[in-house]
Amino acid sequence: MRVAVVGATGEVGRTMVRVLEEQGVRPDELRLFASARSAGTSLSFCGNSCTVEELGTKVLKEGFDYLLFSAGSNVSKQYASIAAEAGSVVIDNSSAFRMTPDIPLVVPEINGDLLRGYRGIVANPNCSTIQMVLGLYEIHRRFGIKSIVVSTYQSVSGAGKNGINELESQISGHVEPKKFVRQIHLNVIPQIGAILENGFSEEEIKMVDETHKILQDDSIGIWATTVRVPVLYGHSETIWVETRKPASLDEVRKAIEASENVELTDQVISPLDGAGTDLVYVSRLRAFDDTRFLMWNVADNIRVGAATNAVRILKKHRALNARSFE
Ligand code: A2P
Ligand code: 11C
Repeated sequence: MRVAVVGATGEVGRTMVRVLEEQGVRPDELRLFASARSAGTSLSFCGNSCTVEELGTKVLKEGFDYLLFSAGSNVSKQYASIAAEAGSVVIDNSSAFRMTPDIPLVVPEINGDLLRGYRGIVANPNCSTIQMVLGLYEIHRRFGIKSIVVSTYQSVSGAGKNGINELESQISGHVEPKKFVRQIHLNVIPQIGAILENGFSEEEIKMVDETHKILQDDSIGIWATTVRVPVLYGHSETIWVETRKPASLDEVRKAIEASENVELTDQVISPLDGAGTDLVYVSRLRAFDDTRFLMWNVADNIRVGAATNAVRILKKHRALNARSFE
């Protein structure tokens, strides 16, 4: 099996390499790509040192079994189709292809069956969408979701290594905002991505559109407010959900408990508690009445919201299509 990571020196790319190792994926060949800036850097995989190479079209035309892309939308738009045309399964963490109708947008625990017999580009959803749908899917399956109101508290690592650098620089001295629209140190910023004509931000619209596509139900009303907070790793969300069928608090509790890779807890869970893990934590579950519920949802955005979901897609694809690799 030949696997490559594009954007291997970035926050998500480095974590993809680590998660491949942790999840027991053992390719015969692992290649790491980034821009010319970091060609020659070494990363470790299963005790071996792996040298980062500059990305180019020639190597992509050789074809890989799996290519994990996390180098931003422009790189994906330029290179992902070339790799897919060469027969590779491209698992793309950018927003470039998520809403393209024929491209599956996959959270394996929910719609991994879309990978059966599929080759080409597979889109990895946005981090804030993944943790929300993982926490809500079983409620949707059992009772049907009518509407969601969500507010997010998103860490700076969501903006990549430059986002982390900006917070750390502002902690150690005065640095003008560049990556974020205001100073992030000792502050919160109610804007992630550009504000669109309808008043919503790009991040808010991603949560709406991607949730509709993953749950295959455009009738769910979804209203999001996405906010950047001075946290390094871990996104948090307050979620208000309204079900179509009535449910008791205990039934909702059981639905969340039955959700794969989700842990329901009575403990207070902060982003620091969730960081470095592969679980979505749901806590502070409350009922307003028998159709309306409130909860707090925390997950490591770089792992659950990006790298781990990509590796879970790879593993699910391989499990469903084992014969095509014989
Ligand atoms: P590099 O380290 O060489 O800049 P992050 O999201 O954390 O900012 O990381 C972005 C990742 O995408 C990095 O690995 C970065 O590599 C990579 N990258 C950025 N531009 C390109 C490009 N034109 N070709 C290949 N990789 C790129
Ligand atoms: C953030 N959710 O926290 C964003 C990052 O569409 O993949 C991911 C952007 C994307 O800033």
